[in-house]
Amino acid sequence: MKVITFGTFDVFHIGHVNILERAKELGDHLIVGVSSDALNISKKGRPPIYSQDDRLKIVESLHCVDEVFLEESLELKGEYITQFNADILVMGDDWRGRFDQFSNLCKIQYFPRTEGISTSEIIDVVRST
Ligand code: C2G
Repeated sequence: MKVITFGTFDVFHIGHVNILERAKELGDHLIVGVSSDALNISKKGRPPIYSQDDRLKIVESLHCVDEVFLEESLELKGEYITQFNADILVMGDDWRGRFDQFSNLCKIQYFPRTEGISTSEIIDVVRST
């Protein structure tokens, strides 16, 4: 079974590891779409802290990850699912319902987010110290 998931994975943290490990448990091949710097600017209004090349390299280095690619647009989910022949799309439940439209292409699974950690909180803590 091929599993696909997406994210920015900026200032990589334990919440990212947890969802990637849980995603991998659903199949035997995990593909990760890492949001491009341009997509991040359009989504969040600021560039990521780590460049897309560094974020791709960090995610690719994890033993639970088999394949990475650059996610250029939120609107291309269906094309990516088809291109990579994914059986399951995994996202954290902050995205619950947002990708149900692709349930004709593959199974959609939302996992609970890891509580108490986020990239924006880390950035705030670092800025204030
Ligand atoms: N996540 C989590 N627990 C956290 C933080 C993040 O489970 N404490 C999950 C998110 O739900 C997401 C993944 O980790 O499934 C990546 O999170 P982000 O890097 O914040 O990704 P995001 O900016 O939401 O981009 O096409 C979708 C986007 O690319 C997702």
